[in-house]
Amino acid sequence: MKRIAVCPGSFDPVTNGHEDIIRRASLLFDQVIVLVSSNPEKHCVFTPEERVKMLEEVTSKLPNVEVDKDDGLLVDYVREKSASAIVKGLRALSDFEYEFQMALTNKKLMPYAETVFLTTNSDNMYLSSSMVRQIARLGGDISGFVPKCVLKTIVKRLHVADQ
Ligand code: COD
Repeated sequence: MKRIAVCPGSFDPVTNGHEDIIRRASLLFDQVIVLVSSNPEKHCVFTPEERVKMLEEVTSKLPNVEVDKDDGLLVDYVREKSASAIVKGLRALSDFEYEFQMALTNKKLMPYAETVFLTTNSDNMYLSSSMVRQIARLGGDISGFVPKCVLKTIVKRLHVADQ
């Protein structure tokens, strides 16, 4: 049986931290669906379509990875795709409480779906989309934080967003 994993997130925008987790998940599962989902706690700057496009560019060399978007419940999407795992990245201890809460809630809603946590690469430990947005808006260099193929798009778009 094909082992399918869903890798959900806001990806506003995609960072090297996300890319690393997606690439490593692609080595563990037969198929990985990177899902641009809605997080009601966040007001995203990039549209879902822009985030999907950037993720498609970033994952274009990973043959078993596809990108999709959905604004419903994550477990409903996981069920619809017959996926067996939700893959998340864990950075510092500060991620733990929030991710643990989501994992247990998802498990309660759908008992057979496991959440698999991959620890961040130490280079990406303190990297977040919000930090990238903040640095770019203040004219800082984000080239060390986001995949090269989407760097220009992100810088240009955040500049426009501030006009
Ligand atoms: N290194 C490693 N991992 C990282 C890094 C990094 N530097 N940065 C982020 N990550 C990981 C995060 O820990 C997370 O696992 C994933 O990458 C995505 O991160 P974000 O910040 O882009 O996305 P979030 O945290 O806003 O995503 C939240 C979801 C959209 C997944 C959540 O709100 C959700 O499931 N929404 C769907 C609706 C739903 O079902 N809600 C009920 C949930 S219980």
